[in-house]
Amino acid sequence: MSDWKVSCCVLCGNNCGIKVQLGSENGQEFTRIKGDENHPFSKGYLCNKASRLNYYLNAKDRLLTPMRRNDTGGYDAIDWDTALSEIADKLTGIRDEFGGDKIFYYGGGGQGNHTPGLYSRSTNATLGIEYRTNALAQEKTGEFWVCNQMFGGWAHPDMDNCDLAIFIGKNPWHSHGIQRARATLREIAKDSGRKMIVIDPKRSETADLADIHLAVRPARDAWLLAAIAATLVQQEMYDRQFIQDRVKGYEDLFAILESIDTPEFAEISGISPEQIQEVAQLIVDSDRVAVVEDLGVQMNRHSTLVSYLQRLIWVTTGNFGRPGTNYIPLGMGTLGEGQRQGKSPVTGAPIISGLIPCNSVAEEILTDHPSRFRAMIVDSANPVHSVADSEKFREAMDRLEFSVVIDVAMTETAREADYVLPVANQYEKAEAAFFNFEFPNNYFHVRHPLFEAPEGLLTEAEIHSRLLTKMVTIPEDLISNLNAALDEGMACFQEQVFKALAEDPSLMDIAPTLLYRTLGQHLPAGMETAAGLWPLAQQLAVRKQAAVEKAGISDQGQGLGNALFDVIINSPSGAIILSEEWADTWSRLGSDGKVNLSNPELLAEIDVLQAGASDETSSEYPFLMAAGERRAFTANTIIRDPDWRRKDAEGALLIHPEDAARLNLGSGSRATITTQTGDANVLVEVSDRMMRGHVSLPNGYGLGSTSKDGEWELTGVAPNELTSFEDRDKFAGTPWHKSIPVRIEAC
Ligand SMILES: Nc1nc2c(c(=O)[nH]1)N[C@H]1C(S)=C(S)[C@@H](COP(=O)(O)OP(=O)(O)OC[C@H]3O[C@@H](n4cnc5c(=O)[nH]c(N)nc54)[C@H](O)[C@@H]3O)O[C@H]1N2
Ligand SMILES: Nc1nc2c(c(=O)[nH]1)N[C@H]1C(S)=C(S)[C@@H](COP(=O)(O)OP(=O)(O)OC[C@H]3O[C@@H](n4cnc5c(=O)[nH]c(N)nc54)[C@H](O)[C@@H]3O)O[C@H]1N2
Ligand code: SF4
Ligand SMILES: [Mo]
Repeated sequence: MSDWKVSCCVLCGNNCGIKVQLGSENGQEFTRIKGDENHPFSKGYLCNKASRLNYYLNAKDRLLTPMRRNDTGGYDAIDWDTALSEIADKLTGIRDEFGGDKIFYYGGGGQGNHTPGLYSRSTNATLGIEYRTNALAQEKTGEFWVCNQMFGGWAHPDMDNCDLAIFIGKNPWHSHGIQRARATLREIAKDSGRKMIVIDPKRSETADLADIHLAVRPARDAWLLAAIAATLVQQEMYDRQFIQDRVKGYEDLFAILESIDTPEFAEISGISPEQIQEVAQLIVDSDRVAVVEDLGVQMNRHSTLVSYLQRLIWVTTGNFGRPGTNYIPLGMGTLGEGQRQGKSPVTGAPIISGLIPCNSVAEEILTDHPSRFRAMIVDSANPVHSVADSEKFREAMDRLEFSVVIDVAMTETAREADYVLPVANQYEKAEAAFFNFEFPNNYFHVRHPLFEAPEGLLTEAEIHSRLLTKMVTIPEDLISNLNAALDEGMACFQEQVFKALAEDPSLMDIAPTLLYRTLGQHLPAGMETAAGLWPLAQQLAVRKQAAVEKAGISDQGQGLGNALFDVIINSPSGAIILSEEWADTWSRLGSDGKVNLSNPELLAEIDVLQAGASDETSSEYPFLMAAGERRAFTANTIIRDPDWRRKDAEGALLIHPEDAARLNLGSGSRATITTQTGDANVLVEVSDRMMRGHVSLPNGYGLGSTSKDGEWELTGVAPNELTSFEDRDKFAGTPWHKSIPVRIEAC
C-alpha cells in the first residue's frame, strides 16, 4: 500500500483537499480517497462525488494523441510536431490576412485548473488576439458588474459566522460554492440562534434545512427582492447610521423604492405580503446577515437587476464589512474585476471583466460582417455543450476557417474542431485554481502531480511553449541568462527578469513561456507548470506586504514575493497566504470608503418592473423549465463516463405530481420536451419538491462516450440542445436557462 498523498477534488470549484493512496493495477488509480484534514478550509470535508474521481483520472475515452480532422469528417492521429506546425501556420496565416483580433480564445480553465489560462497568454499576445471569453460570461458577469459599481470588487458571504444565511437561487447542498457546505448548512439549521432563508421555487435539499423557504414563482425574484427592499425603505427599517456614514448614491434609489406598490409586487412574485414583512423583520432583527445568489437567478430573467436588488437588502441594513456579513476578498488571481469596457466587434455585446457573453459568440461568427471571428482556440472548455443552442454553436464552429481544442477528452466541442490537442490531466501536472474567496484569511493551493502523464501527452504550458517556437524567434540567449541567474538564486533571477523586461517591454507578451522555460525547469520534476504563478506571488507581496507577513511568510533575504512563491509550491495541502483585517474590505471601496448604490441603468430597470410581469408561458409552451440543475452526480462535463453515477443514470426531468397526473406521466415513464429551439425524449421523475408548472432538467448530461459495443452513445439530455442564445439579459448577455418555456407530452 502506498503512502497517503495530497491533492484536491476537481469536480467543483470548492476544490476540497483530498488524501489518496495510489495504485496502478488497472492503470493509474486512486485506491483510497479521503478528505485532507490539513487543507486550510475544507479541513477533511468531502461530498459524495469525490469518491468517484477515478472516472476522471482514468477516463475511458482519454485522448492520447493529437488529432487532425480529415476530409470525411473523421480524425487522424498525427504527431506533435506536425500538429503544432500546421496549427501555427493556420493561425499566423489568419492573423496576417485578417488581423489577430479575428482569432477568438475560449476557456482557460475549469473547476480545478487555471494554469491553461496563464500560458495561453503567450500564444494570444503573439497572435494579437483581442477577444476572449469563458464560462463566467454565462453566469457571473452581471453580478461582477453590479459589484464593481457598488464595491469595486466581487462580494462574498461569511457563511461561517452569520446569524442569518440567505440563499437566492442556490442549492449548496448539491452545488457547494461555500466551504464544507453540507456541514455548514447543518450547523446553521441546528443552532437555534442562527436562521436560514432559501429563495427557490423548488423545495431544494437546502430549503429542507431552512427556517423560511420563499417558494418564489420561477423568474419572478426581481419583484420579490424589490418588495423586500421597498419594505425596508418604506417602513424606515434600514440602518440610518450606516447609510449616513458608509453609503452614497442612495437618494434616487430610495425615492423609487418608496414608490413601489409592495402588495402588487408580492402578488407577482407569488409570496404573500405577510411573509415579505416577516422576512424584512428577520433581516433587521439579525446582527450578521450573509447572502449569496447563484444560477437560479443568474441564469434567469432580470438577472443583473436581481444581483443589484438583493444587495440593496443587506447594504441598507448594514450587513457589509463586519464578521458574519459580506466582504470583498483578495486572492492570488482575480476572476472578476467587473469593469464593463468595450463591445464585441459584430453584435456590440457588452464586454465585462474582459469577456464577451458566451451567448454572443456564435452570432459573432455566423455573419458576413468583416469583423467576424474566423478562428477559435478552445482550451479547457466545452462550449458546444455548455453554451445556449448547441446546434448554433456547432454551425459557428463549422463556419470558422480554423479551430483547435485543447482538452483531455474528445468532447462535444472537440468533435467540431479541425485539430484536437490532448493534455496531461489535473493529477499529472502541477495545477491550481483561483476560486479562493476566503477572508480575512485567504489561502492558495498548488497541487503536486500524483502520476506521470501517459506517454505522448503534454501539459498546456508545454503546448503553448512549443507553439510559440513555431511562431516567433524565442530569445534563447535570454533563456540561458535567466537559467544561469537561477543557479545564483531567486533574488538574482528576479533582478534579471526585471532588467530584461525593462530593456524590452515587448517580452511581456511571451513572459509566461519564458518563466516556464526557466523557473519551471528549476522546480522539482512535475512542478514546471507552477512557474506561471510566480509573477502573481510577486504582485501580491507588493500589494499586500503586511497581510502576507501576518500570514507567517517572511522575506528571509530572498524577497517577500519569492518567499510567498516558495510557500505555495511547497505546501501540498494548500497554505494561508494572506491574513487581512476586516478593515481591509473597506479599503477596496475607493478613497471615500463608501458603498455606492447609484446605478442609473438599473434604477431605470426597476421602473420596468412597475409595469408588471409578462407571462413567460403560453398555451403552446405551458411549463417553465430550469435547464441545468446541479444534482448528486453532476459535475459539469468533467466526468464523461456515465458509469460514474450511482443514481439518476439518465438525469430525469422532475415534475410536480399534479402536473404529472394531468399529463399521464409517472416516475419511470418517458416524455417529449419541446422548446422553440428543439425537442428531446426524457425520463420522468415525479417529485413533490417541484412547484406546479415548473420542471427541472440536470446539467452535465447528454455527453457522448464509447459504449460496451464500441458505439458512441449519448446518455441523457444535453440541456443546450433545447435553449436559445437570444434569451439573455440585456446588461450582461447571460442566458435565461432557468426559465425556458416548454411543452411536455407523454410518449
Ligand atoms: N453537483 C454539482 N455541483 C456543482 C456543479 C455541478 O455540475 N454539479 N457545478 C458547479 C458550477 S459551475 C456552478 S456555477 C454552481 C451552480 O450552483 P447552483 O446555482 O446552486 O445550481 P443550480 O442547481 O443550477 O441552481 C440552484 C437552484 O436554483 C433554483 N432555481 C431555478 N429557477 C429559479 C428561479 O426562478 N428563482 C430562484 N430563486 N431559484 C431558481 C433551482 O431550483 C436550484 O435549486 O454549482 C457548482 N457545483
Ligand atoms: N443550460 C445550461 N447550460 C449551462 C449551465 C446550466 O446550468 N444550464 N451551467 C453553466 C455553467 S455555470 C458552467 S460553469 C458551464 C461550464 O462549461 P465549460 O466551462 O464549457 O466546461 P466544463 O463542462 O466545466 O468542462 C471543462 C472542460 O475541461 C476539460 N478538462 C478537464 N481537465 C482538463 C485539463 O487538465 N486540461 C484541459 N485543457 N482541459 C481539461 C474537460 O474535459 C471539459 O471539456 O456550463 C454552463 N452551461
Ligand atoms: S465535488 Fe464535493 S468533494 Fe469535490 S470539491 Fe466539490 S464539494 Fe468538494
Ligand atoms: Mo458555473
